[in-house]
Amino acid sequence: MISLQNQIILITGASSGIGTACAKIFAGAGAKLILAARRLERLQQLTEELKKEFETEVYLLQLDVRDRAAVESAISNLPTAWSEIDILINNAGLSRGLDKLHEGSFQDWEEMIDTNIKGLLYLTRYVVPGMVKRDRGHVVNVGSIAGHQAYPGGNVYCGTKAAVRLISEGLKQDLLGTSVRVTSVDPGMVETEFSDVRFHGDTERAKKVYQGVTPLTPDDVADVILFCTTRSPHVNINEVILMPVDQASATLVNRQI
Ligand code: NDP
Ligand code: 8X3
Repeated sequence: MISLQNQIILITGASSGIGTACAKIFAGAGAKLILAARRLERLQQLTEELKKEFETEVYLLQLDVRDRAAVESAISNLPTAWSEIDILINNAGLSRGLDKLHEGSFQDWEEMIDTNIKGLLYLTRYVVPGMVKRDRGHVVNVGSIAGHQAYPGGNVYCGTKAAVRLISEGLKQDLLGTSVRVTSVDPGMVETEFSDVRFHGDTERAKKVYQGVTPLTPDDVADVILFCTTRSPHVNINEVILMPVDQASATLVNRQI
C-alpha cells in the first residue's frame, strides 16, 4: 500500500455525495485536496470540517466542468504548490429524467453529455499532461453500472457512462509506457443527491428509489477509490463494479416493502 501523505488530489463534484466522501477519506489519509464544484458555500463548509478534523490543506475551485475555458484557466492558474496533481478523481456528474428517448428533453441530454463526458474530458486533457511529464499520477473516473447495461428511460445517462468506461479504457492504452494509472469505479445504487437531481428536486420520487433496500453509501464508494489509489505503483486496477447486496442489475433490486 502506498502512502497518500501530502499527495495532491483533485476531486470534482466535491460538494455532495461521493465527492464529499472522497474528500473526507483522502483527508484522513493525509492528502492535500483541491476540491471543485459549482456550489462554493458547500465546499467552504466542507473545508472547515476537514481543517478541524484532519488539519487538511485545501484549495477550492468554484468550477463548472462544462466550461472548457474555465477548466483550462483553473488548472493552468493553480499556485505552484498545488500544480503537481497526483490523483484526479473525475466524479462530477448527474442524470436528468427518466424519459423515453423519443420523448426526451434536449436540455437534459445536453446537461448530462456536457457534464459526464465533456467535463470529464476537459479535466483529463488539462491535468494528465503534467502527470505524463512527471511520470506519476492516477486518474479515477466515476462511471456507473449504467455504463454496462441500459435500463428503461436511462438511455442518454447510460450512454454517457458507457462513454466514461470506454474513455477510461482508451486513456489506459494511450498512457501505456508511462507510470500513470487509470481506473474506472462503477457503482450501482448509492444514496446521495443523485435521484433528487435526476427528478429535478422531486424528493418524494427520489426517496422511493432507495425504499426498502440498503443502498451503498458514498463512504462505501470512497473506500473503494481509496483502495484503488493505494495499491503498489506497478498495479493498475482497471475497473471496479460495486453494488449493494440488494441489487443484481440496474433494474433487479430486492426490496423489503
Ligand atoms: P450528487 O448529486 O450527490 O453529487 C454530484 C456532484 O457533481 C455534486 O458535487 C455537484 O456539485 C457535481 N456537479 C454536477 N454538475 C457539475 C458541473 N457542471 N460542474 C461541476 N460539478 C458538477 O451525486 P453522486 O455523488 O451520487 O454522484 C457522483 C458521481 O457518481 C456522478 O458521476 C454519478 O453519475 C455517479 N454515480 C452515482 C450513483 C448513485 O446511485 N448515486 C451510481 C453510479 C454512479 P455542484 O452541483 O455543486 O456543482
Ligand atoms: C447511477 C446508478 O442505476 O441509477 O449511475 O443508473 S443508476
